[in-house]
Amino acid sequence: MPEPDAALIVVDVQNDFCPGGALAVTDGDAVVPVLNDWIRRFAAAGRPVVYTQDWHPEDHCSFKEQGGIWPVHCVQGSPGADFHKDLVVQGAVFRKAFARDKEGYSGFDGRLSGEGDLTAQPDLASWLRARGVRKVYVGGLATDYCVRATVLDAVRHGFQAVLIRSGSRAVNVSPGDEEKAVADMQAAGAAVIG
Ligand code: VGL
Ligand code: ZN
Repeated sequence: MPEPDAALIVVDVQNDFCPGGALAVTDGDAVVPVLNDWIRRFAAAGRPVVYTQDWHPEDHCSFKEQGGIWPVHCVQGSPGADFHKDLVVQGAVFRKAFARDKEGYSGFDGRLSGEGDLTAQPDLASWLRARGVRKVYVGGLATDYCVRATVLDAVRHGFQAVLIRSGSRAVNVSPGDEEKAVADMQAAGAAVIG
C-alpha cells in the first residue's frame, strides 16, 4: 500500500523510447507491466499517478539537426510521442521540453497538459504539493536521463524520492551510465527499490 502522502511519477513511457522507436532504450517496453502494477496499486489507494511526456517541437534544440545530441524523437502530436499502447494511463500528464530552445529532462520542468499555452499551466511540484504529496516513487525511461533528472529535482524540491529500479531502463550512451545514474540518485538522498 502506498503511504497516504505518496504519489507515483511515470516518466516518458513513450513509443520513441521503446523498441522500434526513434530513440529506443534496450528493453524499454519491459517497464510497462511493472509500472502498470504500481499504477493500479496507487489508483486503488486513491493516490495520485502522474505521467511525464517528452514533448518536442520538430526543430527542438536537442535534435542532431539543430546541433543537439539526439535523433528526432517525441515530436508533439506524433505517434512516437504517444504513450506505449499497453501502459495504463489514468492520471495527470505533464509535458516537458516543449519550447524549441530549451531542453528539459526533468518532469519538474513539465506543465500540466491542457488547452492552450502550456506555460500557463501548473507545474508538477505545485500540483503535487496541492495534493499533500511529500514522497514520490519514480520509474520509467530513461534511468540515466529523464528518470535521474526527475528524481534529483524531486529531492531538490523537498520531496522524499524513491527510484523504482525494476520499472526503469537506461539509454547507456556510454557503458555504466545506468549504474552512475543510480549512484547519483542515492548520493542525493533518494532511496532505490526493486
Ligand atoms: C530522454 C533523451 C532525450 C528521456 C528524453 O526521456 O530520458 N532522453 N529526451
Ligand atoms: Zn527528448
